[in-house]
Amino acid sequence: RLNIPFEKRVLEAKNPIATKLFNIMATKQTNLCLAADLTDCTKILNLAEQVGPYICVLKTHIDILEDFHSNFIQPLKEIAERHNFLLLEDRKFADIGNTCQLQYNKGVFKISSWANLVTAHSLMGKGVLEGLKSSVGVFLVAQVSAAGSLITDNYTSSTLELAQAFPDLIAGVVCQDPLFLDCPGFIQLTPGVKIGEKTDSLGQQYNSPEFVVKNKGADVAVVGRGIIEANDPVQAAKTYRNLLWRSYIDRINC
Ligand code: UP6
Repeated sequence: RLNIPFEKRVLEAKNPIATKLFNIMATKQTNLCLAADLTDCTKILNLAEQVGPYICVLKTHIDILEDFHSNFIQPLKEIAERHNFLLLEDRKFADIGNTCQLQYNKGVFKISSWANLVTAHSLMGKGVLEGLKSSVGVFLVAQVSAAGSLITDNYTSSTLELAQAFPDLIAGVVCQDPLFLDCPGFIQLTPGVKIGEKTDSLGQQYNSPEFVVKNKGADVAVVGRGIIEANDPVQAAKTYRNLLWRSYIDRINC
């Protein structure tokens, strides 16, 4: 997987959103996912408009918005379409299948009506995935960036087995190491990426953009505070995009 270009890996993807994401990365030449962890709808829309050209995915935590209203979704979708990036709701579904299905389709957020991609924990087993089954792409969490996580190697390998049992639904895996090397159709999404810092005050652990792509197998790197808390978020997004893409090019050429 690591040395194969996205243009070839797309042919192995079984999930239609993974296909879209590979194509977006290859054509826009970006493997940057922005974690838009802002609590104000207008701020997210403004940021999405400004950094849209440099990202392949915009990741939301829709439940942290203090002024969420359903009018937020239409402009967000419009910006995503115009700048050709996908919307990933990082809900990390982790309940029984029926509850996940309700959380995905109902409530105020109606995630299924706008998110191209969602994240899910494997903890509860296949019911979660059966509950989500539709046209979405799921990133299954196999490892996390948090210090002191309770996830074991066994949990991680069982998560990969679960992912492989649902190839039509799984777009990829959230992880920190180059796993599933024999599944080039899956996309590795890696958070915990920041230039110049190793941790935050609450257990987050960071690596550099170059390190996660070249040494840790990241296909798409998630950057939140490295961009949104920068003095110039647009310039920061460009910098991350350039470093990440150059690292990917180096990786496939070595
Ligand atoms: N995230 C992680 N680590 C994981 C999984 N997800 O940090 O293992 C998510 C967080 C946040 C983003 O929920 O939205 O990625 C990272 O943000 P940061 O770059 O500001 O630390």
